Amino acid sequence: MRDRNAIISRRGLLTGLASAGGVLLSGCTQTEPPTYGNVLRMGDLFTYRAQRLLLPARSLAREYSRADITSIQAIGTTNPSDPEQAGSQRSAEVYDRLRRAEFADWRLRVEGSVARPASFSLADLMRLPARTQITKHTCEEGWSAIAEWTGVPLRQVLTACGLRPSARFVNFFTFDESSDSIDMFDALHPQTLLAYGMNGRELPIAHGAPLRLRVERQLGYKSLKFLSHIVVTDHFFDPGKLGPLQAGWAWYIGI
Ligand SMILES: Nc1nc2c(c(=O)[nH]1)N[C@H]1C(S)=C(S)[C@@H](COP(=O)(O)O)O[C@H]1N2
Ligand SMILES: [Mo]
Repeated sequence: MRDRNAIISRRGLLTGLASAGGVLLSGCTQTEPPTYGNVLRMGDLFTYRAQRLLLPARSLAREYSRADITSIQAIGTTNPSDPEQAGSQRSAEVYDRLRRAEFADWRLRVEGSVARPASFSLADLMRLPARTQITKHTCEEGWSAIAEWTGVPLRQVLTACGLRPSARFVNFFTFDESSDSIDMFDALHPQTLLAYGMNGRELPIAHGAPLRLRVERQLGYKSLKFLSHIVVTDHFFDPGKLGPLQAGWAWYIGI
């Protein structure tokens, strides 16, 4: 039985890879990230499928102790209300208003392929079961740092909203106008957090206040800061220039 599964899976993997270009050409609904015909991106798809086949379903990223915590620099956008860093003037103003009110008016909208779309205040999120984890953040630029993150596991929020069985991807949108997505494997992973706390304090602005994503099994750029809303989709959604793919970054960058 095991062998039979292995053979079927491997064939699925190979035919799947061969059809990746076909999906692009036919323009039919995407179930995986597009490669834009880039050979390296086709390799990403292979890595993604191989990791999903081979890794035990719930393999956890290593967790550390308080003594291991290091200093962590803030990278990329550190303040979305700064006109120099903002996605647009409008998003800078929106974020600035929320920040001045200490995020009392901020809500996380969760919509798409869920039975009960909802808006969560920070207090709402803090009422859900929380998780604290000390993990290593690894940036694609070649540095890493260990920090403690506190938040609500994404799966708790998705469950509260009644995730539909057809749901395959969770898409995130931020106040600095970027967007990225993860698959259900990462979305339901016990260490995937919507973090509102860092090193025992509230999440600083520079590190993504009021809420950031932590995806511990992928490189740092998947852990989006400054979350504004979440959309669950049944198919892969390409956010165009807001996302990593068009800039040449891998959609899946497992570690
Ligand atoms: N919204 C948003 N999220 C982001 C970024 C960003 O510029 N904007 N930078 C990413 C990158 S490349 C890294 S390494 C981490 C940095 O997180 P830190 O500032 O808390 O160290 O955030 C990621 N999430
Ligand atoms: Mo990064």
